[in-house]
Amino acid sequence: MFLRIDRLQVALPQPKEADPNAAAAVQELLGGRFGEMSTLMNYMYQSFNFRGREGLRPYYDLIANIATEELGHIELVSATVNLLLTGATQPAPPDQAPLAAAASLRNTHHFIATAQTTLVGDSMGGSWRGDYVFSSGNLVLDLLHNFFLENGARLQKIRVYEMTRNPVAREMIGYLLVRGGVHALAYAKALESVTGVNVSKMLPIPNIENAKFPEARKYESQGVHRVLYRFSPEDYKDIARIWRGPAPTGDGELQVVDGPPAGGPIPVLPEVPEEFAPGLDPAEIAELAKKLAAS
Ligand code: MN3
Repeated sequence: MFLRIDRLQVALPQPKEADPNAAAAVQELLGGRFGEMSTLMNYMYQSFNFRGREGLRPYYDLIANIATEELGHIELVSATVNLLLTGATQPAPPDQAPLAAAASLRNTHHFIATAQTTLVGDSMGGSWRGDYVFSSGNLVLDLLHNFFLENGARLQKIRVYEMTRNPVAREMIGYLLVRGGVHALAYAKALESVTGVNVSKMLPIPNIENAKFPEARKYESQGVHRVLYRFSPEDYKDIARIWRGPAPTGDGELQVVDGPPAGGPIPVLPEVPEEFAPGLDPAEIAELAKKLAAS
């Protein structure tokens, strides 16, 4: 089961203005084949379906624990999309066409279907799909798949970074490049411990260091690239049997941190009256608050 903390894994800057086409591009990192929905659901279902876990506890713990961190990643990318869409239109009566600007934007679904918030889909409007999940039951093959998935995700994060200078998008991507780097290395180390093959020699894929991205460099200087967070009060302690040894960056030891990162606040999304979201007028909201307090 899951506990939930009402915070983002990292603080995001407040955008100065809406950037809806950047939001459309960032959707790929949420609901594309290599997006956070895919890392989340791959590791989640592999953990549900894991056979023989008593003898293989560190590998089960690793996959289950990283799945939990990925829950926070879909939350972080969603917050980014939502911030980039905030302020894209202005309130006005329907006959003044307050959503007219949206007709020529990349993703009209953001404006028609979700009141200027995230979609569980990719940058071209395609839905995230269950068949993006690979859960073969073969431990080496599943770990190899996860290593591939993390590196595919890294390549696509970098390409989206190259598409936008938006500081909110870049902050999120910088953080997730560092966390994805941790996960790629963790799966490489898991594969090495099972097979003896030095998989981590392939890293980084593509061949560019995270330190080349200023937003990622900031997190590396805080040591975030050496840390595997243990997202449970009592469980998944055997991740430390895999996540140990010197960091490949040569600046210290890999370390398991008990508990989540301090993180940052979840941005408050303003009302969008021209979308009827949330669709209550201020008097109704005040009356509702009174009614709920009285009971
Ligand atoms: Mn992730």
